[in-house]
Amino acid sequence: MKDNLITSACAIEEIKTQGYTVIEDFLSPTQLQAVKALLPRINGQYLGRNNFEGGKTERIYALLAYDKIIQDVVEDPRIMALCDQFLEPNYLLTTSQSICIHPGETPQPWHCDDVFYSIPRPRPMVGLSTVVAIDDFSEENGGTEIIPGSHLWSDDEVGGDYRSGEGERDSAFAERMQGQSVALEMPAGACVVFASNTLHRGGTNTSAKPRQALSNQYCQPWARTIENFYLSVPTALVNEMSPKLKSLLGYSVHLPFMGQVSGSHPLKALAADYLPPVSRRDKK
Ligand SMILES: O=C(O)CCC(=O)C(=O)O
Repeated sequence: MKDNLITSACAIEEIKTQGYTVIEDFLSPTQLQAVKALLPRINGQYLGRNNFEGGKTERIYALLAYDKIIQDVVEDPRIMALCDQFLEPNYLLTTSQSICIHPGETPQPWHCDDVFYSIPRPRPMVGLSTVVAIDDFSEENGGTEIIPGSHLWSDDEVGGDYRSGEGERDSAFAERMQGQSVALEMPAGACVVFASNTLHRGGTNTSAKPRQALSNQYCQPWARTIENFYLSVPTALVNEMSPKLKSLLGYSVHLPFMGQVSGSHPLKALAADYLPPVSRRDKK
């Protein structure tokens, strides 16, 4: 317990100062094996549709809906402790995805995960992101690249066209970022946790093998989520989840009444016999 507290204190400090921290032994060997067992699903049918997603990168969204093991990773107590520290109560899961970077993939554009929120920088993070290595990450196989301290940069300091998501047309921008970046070399099972305003990208895969990862990202309870889990995760499945997961998926109220459903708590809408008031009126 004491070790956990020290680890957590170090992690909080590193996120505050450099924008990220690495939890080396994040997945247990059993969890890593269980996640790997899901991977045969990834066989060329999920390739990206733009430069951001990556033409040689496969992503499966709403990943937590596929297996309980991912649900456990989403609500890992160490990640929840960091979310408790940096986000407001009732924070949300904003995306849950696997990211498989195949050989030959070029680098992703530099970006931060809360770029969608048009609040001028410098500003507090709107979310907290994780990337969990399922294969060992190296500079050669496209391990995540990150720019330490960039979470504190202003819009002017960031510069470039990082909001476009379509890649660096400005070579001076690309060179400046490259000069300050760190390629995360971390073993399978390790997890990088970063402030969502930290600049980062998936790297180039010059190796002969795919680089597998999964990324769960969290955001403030008042921010629109990247994924619409109300539609992608069937309510029957949500009903089997823990109270914390339900809350992370948006079956929660951010006080005083954000997220309410026709004036009621959204958990009520998970009942098998729930009918929205408007439909009840039609039934009369
Ligand atoms: O795959 C990675 O290492 C990072 C991917 C990423 O940053 C993203 O897709 O938002």
